[in-house]
Amino acid sequence: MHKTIAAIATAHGVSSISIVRISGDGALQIAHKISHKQEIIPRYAHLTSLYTPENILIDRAIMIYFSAPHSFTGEDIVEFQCHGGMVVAQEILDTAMAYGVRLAEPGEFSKRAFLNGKIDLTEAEAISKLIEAKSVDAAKILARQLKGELKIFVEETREALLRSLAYSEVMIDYAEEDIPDDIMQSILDQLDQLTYQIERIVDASHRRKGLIEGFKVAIIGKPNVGKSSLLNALLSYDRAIVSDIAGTTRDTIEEQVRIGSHIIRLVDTAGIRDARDGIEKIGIERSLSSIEEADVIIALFDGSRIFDEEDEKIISLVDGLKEKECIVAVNKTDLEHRFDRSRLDRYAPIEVSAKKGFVHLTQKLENLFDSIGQGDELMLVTARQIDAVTKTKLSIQEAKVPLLNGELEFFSYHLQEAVKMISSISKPYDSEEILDKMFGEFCLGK
Ligand SMILES: Nc1nc2c(ncn2[C@@H]2O[C@H](COP(=O)(O)OP(=O)(O)O)[C@@H](O)[C@H]2O)c(=O)[nH]1
Ligand SMILES: [Mg+2]
Repeated sequence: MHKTIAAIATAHGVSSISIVRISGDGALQIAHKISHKQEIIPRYAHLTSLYTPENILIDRAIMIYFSAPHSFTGEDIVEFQCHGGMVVAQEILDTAMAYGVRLAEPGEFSKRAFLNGKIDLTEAEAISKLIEAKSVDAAKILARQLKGELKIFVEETREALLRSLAYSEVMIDYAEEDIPDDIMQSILDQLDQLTYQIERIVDASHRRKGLIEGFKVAIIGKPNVGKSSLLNALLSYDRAIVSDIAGTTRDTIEEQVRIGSHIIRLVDTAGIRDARDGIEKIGIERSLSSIEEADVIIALFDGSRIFDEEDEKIISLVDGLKEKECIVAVNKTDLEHRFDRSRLDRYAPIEVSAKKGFVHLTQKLENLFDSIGQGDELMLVTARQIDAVTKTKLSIQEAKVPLLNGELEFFSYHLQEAVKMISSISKPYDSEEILDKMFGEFCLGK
């Protein structure tokens, strides 16, 4: 019975229903015991009473039995859809445990689904990321991956590599100097094509990572331009302390906020200037490192004051951020203008007022994230997947040198490595440790 596992699959808290899941050989037997029902039909929603081992009524609930192998895990599964809240689901779980099942570890249902061949690793990872997804676009990408999009890419890449390997087998019959040019060229073309595809996918995956994790947007500027006020205004509540004393914000503050269909991570930073105070200096260092980590920077200026040397410093910071999306905004437009806007002309600055309104800014952010989310490019959704294709690319690169030198054995060694690496995306070769680590990051009950 200890191989039968159970968990509450829904979030804890007040809700209309909760779901308790049991998977394993003992699931059906437990369903009989809890429900006192003699006959349990697979895939039928039984409305039934549930009882503790002492025959005390727990709830009237829906009970569904999925018989192996036609279930998520491939094992017998029983699911109870009971009334929500903190108590009922826990009582069902306690009862199941009293009958001998054990509490599932995080991700253990998915791990069993993988081990029983119901899903491959790309699908398992898509499930886990879908739960975390921070935008509708990410959910779409992951749903496609759940349907096997990445699995197909892995298969196609693997087949292309095997084709190149097969060609090289043909070449072994030739003396080194007689290898026909056209065969050599077509292998090289094939490998270049694969390299190019992999590079594109890795690039797109980095660019679009924020769709899943939430884009990180950092507000930077010299002290007192209204960074904290803008964060508060975007959050619609006073999270950061606002004051007209320069140097009030000494640490970075990160909060989540919804922009259109995206949940973003908004970061308020300490004003950047030449500070003497040790704590302020540390804050400024943190501001600079949050710039590094951010996907988008909002560089904020104060329109009610004269453009000065400190603003100039922010501009040169912005100029140094070639790779990053940077939005330049002039704040306090509700006050009299004293700022020389021509200094910012080339950045097409947006006018905002943390006090009176900033729709142009939210619109610009929304358009930006929407454009990143558009298109149906394939995307790698975990560091593990990116690592595997990057290693595949390196092995392909390493294979080219011996190919050009006619050292076919070395060529085929590196290509076989590439095959192994690309295959590891859906099925790891040194499994146990990787699997434990991966599924351990899943939600409980998943
Ligand atoms: N009139 C006006 N004052 C603002 C605006 N944004 C910020 N302030 C004021 O500017 C001062 C500095 O704001 P704060 O958000 O602390 O600036 P930070 O140092 O960049 O975080 C405070 O007194 C704010 O009330 C705005 O849009 N309009
Ligand atoms: Mg501040």
